[in-house]
Amino acid sequence: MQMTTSYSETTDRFLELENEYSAHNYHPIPVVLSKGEGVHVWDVDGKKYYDFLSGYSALNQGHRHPEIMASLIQQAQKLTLTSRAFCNDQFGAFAQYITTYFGYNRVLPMNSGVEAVETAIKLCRRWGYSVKGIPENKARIIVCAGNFHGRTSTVISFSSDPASYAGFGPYMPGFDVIPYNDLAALAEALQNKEVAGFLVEPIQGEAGVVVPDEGYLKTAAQYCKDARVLFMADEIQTGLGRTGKMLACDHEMVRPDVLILGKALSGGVLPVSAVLADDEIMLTIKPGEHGSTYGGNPLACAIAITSLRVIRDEHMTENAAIQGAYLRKGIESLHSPFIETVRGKGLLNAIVIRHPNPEAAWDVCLELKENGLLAKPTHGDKIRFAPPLTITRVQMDECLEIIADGLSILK
Ligand code: IF1
Repeated sequence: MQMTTSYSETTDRFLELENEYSAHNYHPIPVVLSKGEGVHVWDVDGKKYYDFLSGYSALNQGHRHPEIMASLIQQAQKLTLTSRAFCNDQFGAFAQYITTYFGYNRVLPMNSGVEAVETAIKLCRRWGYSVKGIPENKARIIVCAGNFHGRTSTVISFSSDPASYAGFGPYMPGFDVIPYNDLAALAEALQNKEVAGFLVEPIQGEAGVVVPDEGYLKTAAQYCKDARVLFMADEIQTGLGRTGKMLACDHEMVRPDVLILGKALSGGVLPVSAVLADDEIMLTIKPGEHGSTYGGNPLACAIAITSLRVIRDEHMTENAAIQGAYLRKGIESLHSPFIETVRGKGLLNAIVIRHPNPEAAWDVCLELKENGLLAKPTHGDKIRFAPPLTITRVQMDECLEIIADGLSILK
C-alpha cells in the first residue's frame, strides 16, 4: 500500500493545477518548489530541502551558482539569440573554450541532451559513409541494453525499456543492442563491417547507476579502434565532474571519438548540449546539413563558459570524489537489511531497496521529503542520490542522518 504524505493547501493547489492542465507524463514526488540556492531548495510553504537529484545532474554546480547567474544576467542584457544565420561574439569564444577544455578540434552546439545524441548519430552515420566507406543507408550503431539516451523517436528505437519505447513505433532501424558491460558481445557485434559506431553511457544512469567492470571502457574503446568504429560516449549525465572525474571516461583514461555533453553544461539554467569530435568526423557535415534555432546562442555560450570554468576553479570534481565515497561509506555503515546494494562513482549514486513492498522505495522517498531531503526512485526499487557537487562534509553528515531516518520506516 502506497504511503500518503501530508502537504499544505498551498501545495495542494499547485499540484491540482498541474494535474488539471498539464500532460501526465511524469509522476513527481508531491512537493512544489519555489526557490533554489546551492544544495538547497525551498517549497511554497518555505520548507527547506537538500536536493539529492540535482535536476537529473543538470545542477552539478548547485542551484543559481552566483557566477553562472552573473553571466546569465550580463549576457541577457546584451544579446540572447542571433540564430546561426549570423555570427555572434559569444559563440566563437565558447567553441574555443570548450574544445580546448576537453581537447577536441571542434564542437557542434545543440540544446537538449537528446538533440546532442541525435547529432552524434548523424555524425557517426555520415562519417561511416564518407570516410569509412560503408554502403549508403547500411551504417549500424551498437548500443547497450539498459541504455537511456533520451526520448526522441530515433533514440527510443534502441531502448530496451518498454516504458520508453512501447506504443511509439514504428522504430528507426540501424541499431544493434548488446548487453552492457559485456566485451565478448561487443567484439562479436564489431565483426560486422557496416558498424560505424558504439554509443555507450560510461555509467548507466537511468538503469539505476550501473557501473561497468573496471577496464570495460578502456577495452571497449580499443576494440572500437581496432575495428575502425567510433567510440561515442554519452556523458550527458556522467560528465562535468559528476562521477569524481571531469568525464567518467577519465577513470580509464579513455578519449571518446565523439563526446556528448548536456545537462550541467549550463549549470541548470537553460538547455545547452554539445558534441565534440575531431575534424575527420566533424567536418563530414557541410553547411546547411544540420543545425537548430537555438544551437550556439550567445546566452547559452556565455553561461556554458562560466559553468565549465567554475567546475575547475572550485574543484567540484575532486569534491564529488571525496563526498561520494563518504556518502557510500556512510550508507553502507548503516548495515540496513533493506539495502541490497549501494553503488556509484563520485556523486552519482543509487541504493537498491530490498523489501516485499514494491512501493518501498517510493515510501522511503516520501519519508526523506518529510525530513528535508528530496530524492526519487528509478525503476521501482532504486533510489538515486546525486546532490550538487558543491555539497560539504557537514551537509553530507546531515543528509546521512536524514537517509538513516528515512530507511527506518521500513519494517
Ligand atoms: C526524462 C536520468 C533519465 C541522459 C543521458 C541523454 C539524455 C539523458 C545519459 C537526454 C536524460 C534525463 C531525462 C529525464 C530523466 C533523466 C534521466 F537518467 F537522468 F535520470 F531519463 F534517464 N543521455 N536524462 O540521462 O537528455 O534530452 O533530457 O536533455 O526524460 O525523464 P535530455
